[in-house]
Amino acid sequence: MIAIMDTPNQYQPLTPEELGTRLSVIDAVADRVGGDPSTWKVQEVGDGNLNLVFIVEGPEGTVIVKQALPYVRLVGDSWPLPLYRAFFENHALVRQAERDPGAVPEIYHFDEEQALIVMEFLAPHKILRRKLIDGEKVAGLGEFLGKFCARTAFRGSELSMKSADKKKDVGLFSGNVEIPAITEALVFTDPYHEADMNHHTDGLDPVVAELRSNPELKAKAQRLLMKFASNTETMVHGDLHSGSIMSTDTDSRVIDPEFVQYGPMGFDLGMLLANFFMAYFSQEAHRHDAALEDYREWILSVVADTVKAFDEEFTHLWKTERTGMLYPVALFESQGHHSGDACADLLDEIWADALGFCGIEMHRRTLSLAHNADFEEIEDKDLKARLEARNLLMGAELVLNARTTTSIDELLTLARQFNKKDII
Ligand code: SR1
Ligand code: MG
Repeated sequence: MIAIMDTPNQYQPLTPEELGTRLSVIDAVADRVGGDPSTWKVQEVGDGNLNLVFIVEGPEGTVIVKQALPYVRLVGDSWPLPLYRAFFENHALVRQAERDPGAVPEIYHFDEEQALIVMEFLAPHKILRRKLIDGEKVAGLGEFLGKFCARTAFRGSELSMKSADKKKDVGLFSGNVEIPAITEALVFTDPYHEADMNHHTDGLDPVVAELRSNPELKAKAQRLLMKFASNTETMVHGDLHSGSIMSTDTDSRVIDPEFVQYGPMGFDLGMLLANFFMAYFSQEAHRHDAALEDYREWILSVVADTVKAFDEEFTHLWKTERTGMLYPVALFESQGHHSGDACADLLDEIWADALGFCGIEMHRRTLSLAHNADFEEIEDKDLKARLEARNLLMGAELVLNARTTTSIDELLTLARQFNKKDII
């Protein structure tokens, strides 16, 4: 239900027609966009599942205005969703900018009542998922993403933060209840039973039945859900898929952290890898011949670069920024004891968690409510089902046997093997 504006700043969703009048009173907008607000070019471009997103262009510059809607846009006002998610997104962007400077768009203005964030317009960036479907390469992508995941994981944890600050932050973000509830249901649970909002491609039924009749798979997924819901190791982005990354051919940024929460260190990494694997498995529908093989291998090289950069950056921060109460220098180096093995053990645990989360994300994007364009844009439904089946079974392998895939080379070999399988 949309509120009617009867007090000065009561929430009211923006329209392109009113945006100039309503936002021209905000200096951060008026100064950047410039000129007469009635001449501003305003386009609503939101193609995500939840929010309004406007590009506002004037003689001096362009800004992005993102406003939360009081319901899930993908479904409609039958599914209400609190506006306060914009408050948490704003806090997340502030922390990510501190923890990995330059990795996220700059915020110019936040209005809590209007659930509205005015931020940097990234140009000529495109949503990474579109680039992956269009076969465009991005230089330095894996290194950027691996470092982002490592820096936010490490610097948002008690390896680095003062415990009092971290615990206060856990308290703050624990107010973001409904958004994690979406992930808890849509990502971790719905794929594994016939939930109301689920849908999948015709032809996948035998594979779906196989997954849903496997109690071990369901138990592993629920164990990962338990970690996701109760392990507050670090502040996670919470929805780090290729639609939450914008890139040019040489530069990338991470956007859209409204699913922020404190959670396991491997969560963002795992979600991210899943989205690269789904891009990989869907390529056969998007290009052919030499370009197909070349681009598929490029995607796998991004996966390898991401994992390598994550491990290297995390290890570097371990050596140089261990200022929190966990694994204190006083307990190791000051006693003449190396802590390298402890770091390696922790990275092994993060890796195993990440592979489990990766498998679950591969499942939910094919079986639950919110699918992705990589597969959804495939018109030939038989081909779509064949490619999704490979994705589903590799996902199951990862959830079931996360601890047996111990290296990046093994992971990439697994992807190449599943990509050759004729399952249906
Ligand atoms: C009802 S929201 C569905 C999905 O959209 C968001 O981008 C998240 O991925 C969420 O799971
Ligand atoms: Mg999003």
